[in-house]
Amino acid sequence: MTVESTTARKPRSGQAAQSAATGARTTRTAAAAAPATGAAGAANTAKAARTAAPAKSAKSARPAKGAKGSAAARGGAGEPAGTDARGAAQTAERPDDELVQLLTPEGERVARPDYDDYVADLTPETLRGLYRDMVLTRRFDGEATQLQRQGELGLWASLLGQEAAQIGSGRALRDDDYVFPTYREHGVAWCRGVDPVNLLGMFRGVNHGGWDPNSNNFHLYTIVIGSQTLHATGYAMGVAKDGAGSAVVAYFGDGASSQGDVAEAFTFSAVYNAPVVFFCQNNQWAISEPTERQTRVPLYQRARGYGFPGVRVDGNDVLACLAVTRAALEHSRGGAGPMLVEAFTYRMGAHTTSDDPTKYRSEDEREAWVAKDPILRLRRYLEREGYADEAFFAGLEDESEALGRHVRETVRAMPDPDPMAIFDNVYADGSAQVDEERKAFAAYQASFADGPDDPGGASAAGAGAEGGK
Ligand SMILES: Cc1ncc(C[n+]2csc(CCOP(=O)(O)OP(=O)(O)O)c2C)c(N)n1
Ligand SMILES: [Mg+2]
Repeated sequence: MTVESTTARKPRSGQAAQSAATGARTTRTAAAAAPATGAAGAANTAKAARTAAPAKSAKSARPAKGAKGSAAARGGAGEPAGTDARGAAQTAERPDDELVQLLTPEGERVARPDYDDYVADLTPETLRGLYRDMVLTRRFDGEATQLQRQGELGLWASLLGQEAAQIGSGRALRDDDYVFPTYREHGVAWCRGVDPVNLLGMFRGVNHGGWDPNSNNFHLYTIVIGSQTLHATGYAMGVAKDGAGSAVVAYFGDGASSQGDVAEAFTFSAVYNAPVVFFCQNNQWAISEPTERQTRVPLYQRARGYGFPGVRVDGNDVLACLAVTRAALEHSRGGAGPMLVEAFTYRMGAHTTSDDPTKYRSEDEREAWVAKDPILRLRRYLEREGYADEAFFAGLEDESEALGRHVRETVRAMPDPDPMAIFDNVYADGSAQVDEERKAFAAYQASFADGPDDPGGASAAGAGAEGGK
């Protein structure tokens, strides 16, 4: 994660390869619809729905016996217009046809008959809740970036710009679902109830994770790109064998989609009908590599080749992300196998605090995405509909300040670990090799104890550990 390219490249001109084909369309039966209990659903539509391309069933995505006929289950990815650059260019004028969007950047509600029911239960209160989640996540994230700048963290991977993708999908989860994140899923962690301060331990170098994955069904952050999709697939196969009736979500990025692990996870999950939703945040960049270096077709269309459905959602639209993830989870929980969601979004900040994006992308590009800011979009909707007043926004500002203070103070007070603790929790039943390494490290630590540079200093503490015997 720390290897950042500093080679200046000409900023790319567009996303031709990304708009290559007619998108996946899903249909929805009344039977699968969530109950409409709130005012925030289809009633507030400002625009007619776009003409939907006819849904094609993905032949090979065979629902298991007893599978529910969910919207997603029948939403096969559309026929690719072409898998080469020529095909991509031919359809470049219709880039948005394939994007599921419920809120425009101006905060207008757009009708999507195939997905409206999935957010029909939202009330003004739950909508304000989504807004609060995004604001507080952004505040926490900004605070972490500043803490790195002050030397309190070694590194930070910001989620700036991806709040809607993470909060929308995170709030679609049930408690019994299980999540395998990358290293940028701070918003999903928030939704799972992981204390945000605990996310910082690894980046401060005081632990290897900082939370118990079983407490919140939220696995530890994974840095090895794409590997968690395999972990998620195996876990989902277990969930299915247990008959648990829950689903698993694997988060990964556009760059990770090129990894062999992801290809294997797609194959295995498909042939074993595993209840796993692959949630790809296409934030347009893999460090300094643009998405067009990863694929010749829109990423969600990859699913078709493996025999399961894929859909592309506006990743800066929290309502659409919630709706699409709910539909995908319904599909997978119902026994119809995996589903791929591509959240089309943008990494507004640097890859990590050790990266300088001005070396490889243009300011114009960033500004174009700032105009599609996910938080501003929901705020506009809340204001347009009269769902939130000034007192709400002012109260949230106070809450945000308090969170920032809490994060700063708690991180600075994090104790340094005992150096020998690095050998704890490696193997449940111990390991001869780890014992050997513990012993060697203890001896190394002890060698400093009486040295001229460290007369009886802190490192002597490690020498007292049992491995030093
Ligand atoms: C297996 C592996 N290869 C390379 C890296 C170095 N690396 C860290 S982040 C990254 C880019 C990942 O891009 P993407 O999947 O789009 O996720 P994003 O960072 O944009 O969220 C790379 C190549 C790594 N951590 N693991
Ligand atoms: Mg990326």
